[in-house]
Amino acid sequence: MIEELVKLKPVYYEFNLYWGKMLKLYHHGSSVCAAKVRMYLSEKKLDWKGHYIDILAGEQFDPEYIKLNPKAVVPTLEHNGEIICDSTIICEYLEDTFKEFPIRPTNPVEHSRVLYWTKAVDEALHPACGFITYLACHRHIVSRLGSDKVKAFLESTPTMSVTADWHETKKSIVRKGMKAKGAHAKLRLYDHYLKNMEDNLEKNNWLAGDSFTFADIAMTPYINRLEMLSMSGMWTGGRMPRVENWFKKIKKRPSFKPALVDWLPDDLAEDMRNFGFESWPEFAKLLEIEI
Ligand SMILES: N[C@@H](CCC(=O)N[C@@H](CS)C(=O)NCC(=O)O)C(=O)O
Repeated sequence: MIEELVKLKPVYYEFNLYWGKMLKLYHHGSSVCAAKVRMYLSEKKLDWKGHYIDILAGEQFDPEYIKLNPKAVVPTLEHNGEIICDSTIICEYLEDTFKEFPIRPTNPVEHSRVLYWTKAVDEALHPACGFITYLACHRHIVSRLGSDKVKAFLESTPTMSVTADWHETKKSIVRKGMKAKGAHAKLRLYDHYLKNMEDNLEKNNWLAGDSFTFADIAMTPYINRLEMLSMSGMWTGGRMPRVENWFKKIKKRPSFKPALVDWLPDDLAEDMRNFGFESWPEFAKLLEIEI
């Protein structure tokens, strides 16, 4: 009997260690920020459990969730009783906490390039992506809630949310569609970062140097988003061949499917493809892309 218990002891300890360390991610299938964290988790080969928040049905406005994430956005990470918000901060936390399978470059120059990309994403590209996604697709999905629920949905969005003015911006896109102020500028900004990638990939195999880093993880959901919206014409057809090649390499990584594809419900994937496809001619015209 004692021998049996001695044999079981390591299993018991491992079990406790496992649950004590368990990572819980509040996330959504189409969210670019959540996909970034899922890809980071997958690259670091970390186990996690998910709590799905449907941000197109307004589940992010549940007062219990807002206690965790006051901006009412996904993702949120829960680990060892601590709550961590903001996707870039979550990834940095994972890197600092779990030393195995390091992603952060030790070379300071390469690390500075990683910071350039994560900063660009957080400050500029993500707000542009939120705008473009709502304009091309999500406004149509949200409109299906019916006028009363749409009103409540828009009113529930905190002022400080995806961006510092997301409450008004989201309202304006849902109400005015393509006439919402700022669409052209946001699309050009998105395109600017694609061109920036194309230039950087001339010197290096990956965005920060010769190795795959957080810079590549940070950009992956934003390129994938355009593809989900049937807008890969922004880099294909010879427009940005290095971005095209980079994305092919990204798709071959084992982390791509579980992080970027598997969590996206089929009906949402179809809506994004179809609504995006309908918007593409107008967007292509703004960018002077011939189709
Ligand atoms: N800075 C945050 C931004 C998170 C964010 O904007 N999340 C979006 C999805 S990608 C969201 O939850 N939107 C909810 C809404 O639009 O109401 C991060 O990096 O995590």
